[in-house]
Amino acid sequence: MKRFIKVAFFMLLILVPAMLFAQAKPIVLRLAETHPKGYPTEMGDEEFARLVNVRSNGRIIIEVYPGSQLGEEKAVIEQVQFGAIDLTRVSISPLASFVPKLNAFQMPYLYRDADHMWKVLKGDIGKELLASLEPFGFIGLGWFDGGARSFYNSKKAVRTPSDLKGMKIRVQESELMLDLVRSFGAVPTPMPYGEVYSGLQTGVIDGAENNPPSYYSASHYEVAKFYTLDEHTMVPEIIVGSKISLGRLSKADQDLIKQAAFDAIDYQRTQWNAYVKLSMDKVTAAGCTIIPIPDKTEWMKTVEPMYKKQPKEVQDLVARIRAVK
Ligand code: BDP
Repeated sequence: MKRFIKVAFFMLLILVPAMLFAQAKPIVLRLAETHPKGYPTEMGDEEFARLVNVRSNGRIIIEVYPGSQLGEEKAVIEQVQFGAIDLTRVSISPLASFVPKLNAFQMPYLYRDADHMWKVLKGDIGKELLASLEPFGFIGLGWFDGGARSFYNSKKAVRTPSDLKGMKIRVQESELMLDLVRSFGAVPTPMPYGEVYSGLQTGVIDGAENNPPSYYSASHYEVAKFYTLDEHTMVPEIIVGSKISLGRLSKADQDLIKQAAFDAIDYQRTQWNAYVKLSMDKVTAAGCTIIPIPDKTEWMKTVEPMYKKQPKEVQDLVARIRAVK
C-alpha cells in the first residue's frame, strides 16, 4: 500500500506540471513593423500586443518585430497574405495594390482634418472596410494615425506645385502615389522606405514625401533640408492579420484580437501627436527650411482630376467619406 501511495505521488509530481505546461503553451504570433522601437506606430503595436496578452491571460503572445526585420512593406504584405507572417502594421498605400478600394482612404486633400478622418475610420465606413479585407487574404483589425504627408527635397525651397516640375520624387509602391506625383509634373520613383535615405544622399532621387515623424525618425531631414508643408495626403496606417494564420484561431480569440487592435488606437494617437511635435522641433533645430502652405487652393486644384479617374467603387466611397460630418 505504502508503495502504491509513493508511486501515485510521484506520478502526480510528473503529470500535473506536464498537464499545466501543455495547457499553458501560448499561441505566438509575429507582427512585422517598418519603424524602429519607440516610433509611435511601434508603440501602438506594443500596446495592442499588451492588451491581447492581458485579455487572453497570457495565452496569446504577439511578438513585435520592428525596424523592417521581417522585410520591407510590400514583401511583408505578400507574406501575410500567404500566412508566413501573422500580423503587420503597414501604411494603406502599399496595401492598396492588393485591395484597390483602399485607395479611397488616401485620396489627396480628402479629409477636412484629423477629426474628420477619425470619424470615418472609427465609424461605419472604417469598420466596413476592415471587414471587407477577407477575400483578399487579410483580416482587418484596426487603424493607426499616420498624420499628413508633405514633400521634402535636397535641392530648393518648393513653394508652389510648379516648383516640383521635373524633380525625381520617391513614392511608396502605390499606383495612386505615382499618379499624384505625376500630377505635379514631377517624376515618381517607387522605392522601399529603407532605401530612401541613401537615395537622397547619392542623388538617385531629389526628394520624397512623408509625415514629420518619418522625415525625422528615418533621418531624411539630414539629406533633404527643404520641407514644404503642403499636406497632400492623410494616409491611415492599418493593422492586418493573415487570414490563413488567424483563421486557425477560435472565433472568440479572433474577436479578442480585433477588439484589442481597436482599443490600442487612442493610445497610439496620443503618442503620434507628441511625436509630430517632437519631430518638428528637432528638424527646425537642425536648421531645415520649413515652408508652411497656409493656402492650399492651388495644390488642391492640381490633383483634383485624379478623382475622376478612380473606379466607381472608389468614387462611391469618396462620396460617403465626404458626407461624414
Ligand atoms: C510611413 C509609414 C510607413 C511607410 C512609409 C513609406 O508609416 O508604413 O512605409 O511611410 O513612405 O509614414 O514607405
